[in-house]
Amino acid sequence: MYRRAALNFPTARRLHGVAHQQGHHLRAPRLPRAAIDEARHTFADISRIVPNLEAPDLSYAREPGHVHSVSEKLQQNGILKVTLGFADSKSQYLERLLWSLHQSHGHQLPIAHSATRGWFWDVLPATTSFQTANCQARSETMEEFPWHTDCSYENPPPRYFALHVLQPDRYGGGTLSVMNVERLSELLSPTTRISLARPEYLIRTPPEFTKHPSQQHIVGSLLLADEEGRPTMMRFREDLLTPLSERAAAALEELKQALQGTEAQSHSTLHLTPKTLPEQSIILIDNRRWLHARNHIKDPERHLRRVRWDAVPFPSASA
Ligand SMILES: O=C(O)CCC(=O)C(=O)O
Ligand SMILES: [Fe+2]
Repeated sequence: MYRRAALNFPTARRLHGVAHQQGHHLRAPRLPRAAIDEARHTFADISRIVPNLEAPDLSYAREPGHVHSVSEKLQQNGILKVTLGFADSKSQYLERLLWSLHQSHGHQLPIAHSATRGWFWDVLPATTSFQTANCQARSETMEEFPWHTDCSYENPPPRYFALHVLQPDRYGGGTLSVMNVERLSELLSPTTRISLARPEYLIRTPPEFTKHPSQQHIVGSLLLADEEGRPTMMRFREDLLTPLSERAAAALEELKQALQGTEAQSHSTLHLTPKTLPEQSIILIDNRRWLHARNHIKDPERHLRRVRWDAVPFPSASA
C-alpha cells in the first residue's frame, strides 16, 4: 500500500495541522505572523531542502571528506548546491569531482555528448554555431522548458545531472525550477500512480539525439517506486510521450493537470533564482527524484554548463 512520504522536511499541511490543534482551545486562535509565513513557505525554504557545500579551491574535488559529503547529500536529498570559491571557466572542479565520485562512490562516468564536446554541454542561447552540426538543440534556444527529466528517452537514462552557472540571467529570466517527485505523486490518485508505473508509454527520441536510426523510441513506464514501495522516481517529457492504452492516457492527463495545478507549486516546487544560484555555483540533481523546468531566458549571455552521469536502468523499460 502507498505510504505517506517520510521526508525530512516538514510539510505545509503538517504545520497547518499543528497550528490548528494548538489554537483549538484558545478563544481567538491567533498564529504569530512568522508561523503563518513559515507554513505557507515551508517547501519554498530552499536552504533547508537544498544543502550547500563550499569548495574554496580546486583541490576539494579530490578531498575525500568533501566528495563523501556530495555523495551523501545526493543520496539523501537528491539535490545539492556547491559554491565554488574560485573562477572555473573550464568546469575543472566538476570534471574532477565526477572522477572522484566514480573512483570512491561507484558512480558511472558521464557519456560523452559527441567526439568534439566531451562530457560537457553548454546551455547557452546560440544563433549561428550549434554544438551538434547544423542542428539547434532545445538548450541552445531562449525558450522556456516545461517540466521534464533529462534524457527520458534513453535506456538507461542518467541518474544525475549538474549545471554549473557561468553567467546567471541578469534580467530576471531563465529561472530554473525543480519539483520533488515524491511530493508530486502525493497529489495523484492511487489508480493514476499504478497506471503511470505500467510500461504503457511510448517515448520518442528527439531527432537531434537519435544515435541509431533503428532506435527511435522506447516503451516504458513513467513512475517508479523505490525499495520501500514509495513512488519517488519519474521520467517525463510530455512532447515525447504517447500513451499506449486508455488507462495510460487517463493517468497522463491527471499527471499533466497536477503539474499545472497550484498545489504542486506550493507543495513540491522550488524556484532557484540567481540569488540561490549565482555565478560560480553548481546545482547537482537526481534526475529521477526531481523534475525540472526553466522559464524564458531574457539575458542572451546566460550560460550554464551541463553534465549528466551515472546512467542506470529505469527498471520497467522494454525496448
Ligand atoms: O537552462 C536551464 O536552466 C535548464 C536546462 C535544461 O533543463 C536542459 O538543458 O535540459
Ligand atoms: Fe533539462
